This record gives sequence, C-alpha cells and structure tokens, in this order.
Amino acid sequence: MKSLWNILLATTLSLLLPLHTLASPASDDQPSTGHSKGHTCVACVVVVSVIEQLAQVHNSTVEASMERLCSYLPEKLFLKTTCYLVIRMFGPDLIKLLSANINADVVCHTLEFCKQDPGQPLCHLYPLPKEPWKFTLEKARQIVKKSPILKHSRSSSDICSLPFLAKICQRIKSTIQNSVPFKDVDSDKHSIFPTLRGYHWRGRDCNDSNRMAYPGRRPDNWDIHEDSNCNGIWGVDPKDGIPYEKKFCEGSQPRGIILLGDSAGAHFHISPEWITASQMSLKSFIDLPVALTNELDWPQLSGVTGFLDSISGIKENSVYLRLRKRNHCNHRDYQNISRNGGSSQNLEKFLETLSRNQLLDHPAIVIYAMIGNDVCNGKVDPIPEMTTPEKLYSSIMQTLKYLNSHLPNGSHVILYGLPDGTFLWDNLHNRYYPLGQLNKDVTYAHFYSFLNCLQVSPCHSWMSSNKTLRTLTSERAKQLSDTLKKIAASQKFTNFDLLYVDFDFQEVTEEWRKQGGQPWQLIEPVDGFHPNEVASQLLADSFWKKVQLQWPQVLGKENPFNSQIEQVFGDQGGH
Ligand SMILES: *[C@@H]1O[C@H](CO)[C@@H](O)[C@H](O)[C@H]1NC(C)=O
Ligand SMILES: *[C@@H]1O[C@H](CO)[C@@H](O)[C@H](O)[C@H]1NC(C)=O
Ligand SMILES: *[C@@H]1O[C@H](CO)[C@@H](O)[C@H](O)[C@H]1NC(C)=O
Ligand SMILES: *[C@@H]1O[C@H](CO)[C@@H](O)[C@H](O)[C@H]1NC(C)=O
Ligand SMILES: CC(=O)N[C@H]1CO[C@H](CO)[C@@H](O)[C@@H]1O
Repeated sequence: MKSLWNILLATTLSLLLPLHTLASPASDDQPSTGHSKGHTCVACVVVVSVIEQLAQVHNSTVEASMERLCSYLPEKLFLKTTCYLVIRMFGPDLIKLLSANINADVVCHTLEFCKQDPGQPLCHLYPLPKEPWKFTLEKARQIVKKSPILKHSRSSSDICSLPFLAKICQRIKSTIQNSVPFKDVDSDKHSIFPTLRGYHWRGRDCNDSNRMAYPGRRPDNWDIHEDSNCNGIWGVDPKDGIPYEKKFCEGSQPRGIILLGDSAGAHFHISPEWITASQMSLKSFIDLPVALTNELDWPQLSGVTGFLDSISGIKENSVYLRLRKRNHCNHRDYQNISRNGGSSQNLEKFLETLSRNQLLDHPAIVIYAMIGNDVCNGKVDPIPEMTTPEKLYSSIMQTLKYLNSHLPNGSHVILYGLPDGTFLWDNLHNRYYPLGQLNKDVTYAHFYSFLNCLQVSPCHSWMSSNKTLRTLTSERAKQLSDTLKKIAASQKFTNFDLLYVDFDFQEVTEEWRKQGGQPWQLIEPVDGFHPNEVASQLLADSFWKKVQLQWPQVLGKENPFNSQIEQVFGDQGGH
C-alpha cells in the first residue's frame, strides 16, 4: 500500500523540490506509475492554486505571487533555492495561463502534470469550466504553444532531466541521502545488536559509547557509576551511601510504552498554513524541514508516545507523559514503532525495529493500533484489497508470538479496534477544503473525489460519496475489531496479558462537544482523514481512564519518590 505521506509530500513539495524523483521511498508491492502520476497531479494543482490565491489575496501579479511564495520558504533542504529554480522554469507559462484566468486544473493538464488517460475519467478539484473541457484545454494550449518548456515538461515527472536542474538535483539528492530523512526503516539497522540498541524509533540514548546503556533496561549495579537506563537517575546519595536508583526506583515496577501503529499513531500532520494563501507568512514554513525529515509525522506530539507539551493548548497529555508522571523512573522509556501506511499485513516488515531485551529490560505496555489501513486503500474498487478477518487473525497471531518471544515477563499488550470512519464523510463532506475557503468553491466532497479519481486517496472507501461503500467499509472494520476482541479474550501468552479496547471516536467526539467543540475540528484539515492533535490527546485521555478503571495493574503504582527525584535530578536530562 502506497502510504499517504508520499502523496502529501508530493503535494506540498514536489513542484518545489522534486523529491519523488530523488528519494522516492522504497515503494511497495504494487506498480506505482499510476500513483506517482496521481501524486504529481495533486502536487501541481495544490501549488498552482496557492500561487493563484496568493495573487488574489494580495492583489498582486502572478509573478509577484510566485516570488512571495519562494520568499516564505526556508533555506534548509534547498527549499528556497529549488523554489526559485522552479519559478524560472515554469514561471513564464504560469504567468500567461493564470493571467488569462485559467484555473489550476486546466493549468496542470496544459503543462501535463495531470493527464487524462484514454477511457479514464477526467480528474479535477475545482468545478469544471463552463465551456467544454476540450475547448478550454485547447485554448490554454494555444497560450503556451510557443513555450520551450512544454516540450520538457512532457516528461515532467522527472524535472531533474532538465540540463540546468541536473546539478542542483544531484546536490539535493546527496544531501538527502546523507542525512536521515527518507531512509527506509529496514535499511537502518546499523547496530550489531538490534534488540539492544541502534534504531532511532525510541527514547533518546544517553551514552552513545556504551552499547549497554539505553532507555528501558533494568539498572546495571543500581546505576552507581553511570545511568545505564537513561532515566536520568544515577549515582549514590552522599548522605547514606545508598544508590539513588535503588532508593527511588526499586520495587516501583518501572515500565515502558511501545506503540505499534500507523500514520495516525505517529501523528501525521500537514500544516494548513502551508496551503492556505490567506494565512501564509514567513512564519508558516518554519517547521517544514523538520516535518519533512520526520516523514511528515510528529510522534513527539502524538497521543501515545508524545513527550512535548501540546501546541494545541489542550491540557491532556500523552500516555507516555502520564506514565512518566506516575513514576519518574519511567523517564524516556517510549518507542514509537509506527509507520505511515502501517497495517496488520505489513507490520512484520518493521516489527523487528522494536527493541526490548527479554532478560535485561523492564516490562512494557505495547499498544497495537493499526486503525485504518486494513480497510483503507486508494483502489477504484477498494473492497477486494481489504484485510479479511481470517488474514487478520493469522497475522495478529504471528505478531503476538513475536512479542511473546521478545517482551520481558510481566508486559501487557493492548489491541485497539478500528474506528467507524463514517464520521469523516458525515462531518466534512459539505465543509470547505482549505484550498476552497477563499472562493467557496471546493468542499471535502470535491477533494475526496479528486483523490479517488486519481487513485491516490488514503481511504477511498470511507472518503467517498458512495454510501453503500462507506457502510460496507464500516462493516468490515467492525468484523476486524471483533476478531481482535476475540483473540484478546481467548488467547494466553506467557510473558504478557492481552487486552482489547474499542477505538471509540464517538466517545471522544462527545467529550469534545462537552468542551464546546465541533466534531470536524478533530480531523486533520489538509488530508481530511487523520485524527488531529486534539483528537489524539483526547483518545489518550480516554484510553488512560479506561485502563485505570478496568486494569490498573497495567499502569503500575504511583511512585512515592517522584518529588524527591525532581529535587535531586530536575528534569532528568530532558528528552
Ligand atoms: C488591485 O490592483 C489594481 C492594479 O494595481 C488596482 O487597480 C485595484 O484597485 C486593486 N484592487 C484592490 C481591491 O485593491
Ligand atoms: C559512557 O559509557 C562509557 C563506557 O561504558 C563510560 O566509560 C562512560 O563513563 C559513560 N559516560 C557517561 C557520561 O556515563
Ligand atoms: C511471569 O511472571 C508471573 C508473575 O507476574 C509469574 O507468575 C510467572 O511464573 C512468570 N513466568 C515466567 C516464565 O517467568
Ligand atoms: C458504490 O459502492 C458499491 C460497493 O463497492 C458498488 O458496488 C457500487 O457500484 C458503487 N456505486 C456507485 C454509484 O459507484
Ligand atoms: C518516524 C519518527 O519520527 N520517529 C521518531 C520516534 O521518536 C524518536 C524519538 O524522539 C525520534 O527520534 C524518531 O524520529
């Protein structure tokens, strides 16, 4: 399954930074030519729309508007440089086309970033022009007829083949390959001891020159000389000669939190400011480079493993921060083993990046939360691609066996069910999409159908005007949830107990209503699919309360030494 971040990465960037030709992440099992064409088309329409709307908002020329967009972008990752290069290349055509009031869909078909294949429907985001499509397109083609660029852009998915871009492409490529950004998880196993350390999906290491020091392990010799478990507690109390780790943590039953999840778990987020002309300023793109190097995920703010204070201003905290608050000895013991596009069917590809040593480490709470991709895909007919209950059963059993052979005794595994995604269509379809707010011309229904037409939707089956399809998808999701529930009720493992919780979005929505909010405010505005930061924090809250009530043993005891730990070790080295 092609993961969503590819699309949106392409969307926000590919015209500015030809990433998909440079560092296309290892693609999966399906031929992706159709998809990458679709991504290019989405990217073109978004960028052209932004240029057009910036001109409208500032009552400026198209030229000034392109300048403005580039000036907002940061220098990092060559974003600004590439933007100027792209203007040089496509600017003249864009000026001619947009000045003639040609809309983004037509512009992108004219420049051949979007293409209507024979026998395929015409994909468009905005309402169709009043004149027949063929006629409009022909008119636009006449406008740029003499442009030398068009010849090149026929192979526009590889703009790096243009002579004057080749060099800069090369430089960007090597920069990207030499920095972390787009590495595949599988290619990242640089450690000789994969289960002890080496992967970067976990709490920060505190001693890079010591393989045996990492978050989550049981302390070595009570951490008299060094902090072997990176929780910031070590050394000996000079008053009585007792090691602090022994004094403060012994018997406190420390534990870590590990999330096996998908893009929702990793908190996929595209800032609406990146595509909303009326809100765009120099400040808008400050966090873009960091986001890009994190696969557009924000795990540091996620509901399960987040460790930064929420920027949304909501008071609820992540599950990790709550565990840390309950017992400061748990400091830094979190792992976000989530991946965009993750599902029960591909988890085995990255499950082994989980690091837990059965003999040396503290037990862990593992949350399995693959909440969408088993029923979501972008196919014209999504149903045959969905995971069946039988397939789910066998892959979950595999996963649990793996966990039983890797988790320390006394761990807990919690399976999350799937949500009923009909709330997406119900709450969003007649609202304006960010690109449609200025002129009140694009709703989420239009946006969804554009993605479905191009076959790049992250979830055709729920993000669809077809009610039958949405209902069938919810039925399948329910069957899968029931399968997980059944497994949790019937299977026993030696090293962990197995629990199940519903993914109850309804409950979260009600809580949000009580706080004066509307359901649509819980969904990521740009992708119209993922739960946003507020939703993840509310979900974490509901999770915590449920577990505390039903299975308090999972969370462990409150550590009576917390305040003393704060006195001696302050923030315990931060995160
Ligand atoms: C927009 O700019 C044009 C030309 O610069 C000017 O004539 C027009 O009055 C401006 N419109 C607004 C709404 O400022
Ligand atoms: C890091 O580990 C090395 C090797 O065990 C040890 O010599 C050193 O003191 C440790 N550094 C810190 C800051 O604990
Ligand atoms: C695992 O721990 C439980 C108590 O938490 C204990 O009853 C059981 O014997 C342990 N199993 C093994 C294999 O050590
Ligand atoms: C709606 O979806 C169902 C199930 O996939 C399909 O059989 C039906 O043809 C679709 N209806 C339309 C109008 O596309
Ligand atoms: C994909 C991703 O961003 N993973 C992050 C998980 O959390 C660790 C610790 O903060 C980060 O280093 C990883 O980048």
